[in-house]
Amino acid sequence: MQTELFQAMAQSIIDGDSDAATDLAQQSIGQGIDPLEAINQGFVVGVNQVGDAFARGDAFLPELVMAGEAMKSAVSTLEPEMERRGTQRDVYGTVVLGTIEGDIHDIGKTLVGTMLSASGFKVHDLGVDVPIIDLIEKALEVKADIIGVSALLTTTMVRQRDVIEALEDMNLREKIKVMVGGAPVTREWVAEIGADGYSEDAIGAVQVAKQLLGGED
Ligand code: B1M
Repeated sequence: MQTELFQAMAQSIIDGDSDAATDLAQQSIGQGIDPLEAINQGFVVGVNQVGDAFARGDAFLPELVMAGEAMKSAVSTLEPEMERRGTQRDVYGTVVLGTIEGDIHDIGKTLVGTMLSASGFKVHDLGVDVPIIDLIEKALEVKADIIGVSALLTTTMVRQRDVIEALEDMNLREKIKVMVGGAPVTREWVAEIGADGYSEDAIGAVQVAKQLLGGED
């Protein structure tokens, strides 16, 4: 039953059908399914297939765009339920989050922000295509503990290093932790640039953020 629903979710993304994706997301809430499970076992399976087809040259930009729109519809339908389920109310710390300059992929970054908020972090999500200086200025303004930098392209991932270097140049490196993520990011890359934390997914990002602030994991 759930398997069929997850398959239909994946198919709605492959079809780029936002209405179907929204409807299936609502159905899963009605059935009491964990929204993150719906995302990871349903919708993400579809978006990954479209991404793979795009990489092989079997799908083109319009399909990628429509899959992205359908994915956004599904995630925004599920977000209130994710926040509702976030039962911990302690404030762990403040995070300034953004997808780095040159990169407009926002679905994964937004999921990370939602999970952090739902888990008790104060999140300032600056959106996509965010200049490094904007991340740092906002972090200073709100006295952020962590800057979270998402990147989905190998060409923009390199700017995660630039954030760390800019903080060093401004003598802020000791004050603000840097957490990075995004599909092309690897542990080797994290070690190379000296980021403080990294996670493959949104749930892991919450655990890493808590660890960075010396809390539970
Ligand atoms: Co783009 N795109 N795209 N795209 N796109 C990829 C990333 C790509 C891998 C597709 C492919 O070729 N197979 C490829 C990158 C290749 C590379 O650099 N290695 C690619 C390309 C090439 C491009 C364009 C250049 C295409 C073009 O124009 N010719 C272009 C770039 C535009 C730009 O940014 N300047 C482009 C555009 C787009 C759309 C706008 C059409 C659309 C995005 C819509 C949107 O975001 N509103 C899009 C999409 C949808 C994708 C794929 C198919 C899906 C991305 C996604 O939303 N995944 C993607 C292929 C893929 O990843 N399978 C692809 C679902 C999401 C839940 O996962 O974002 O990985 P993800 O986030 C995860 C984790 O990574 C992690 O947690 C999240 C939740 O679990 N995470 C963090 C993310 N950020 C984190 C931060 C953290 C911690 C964890 O701490 C701070």
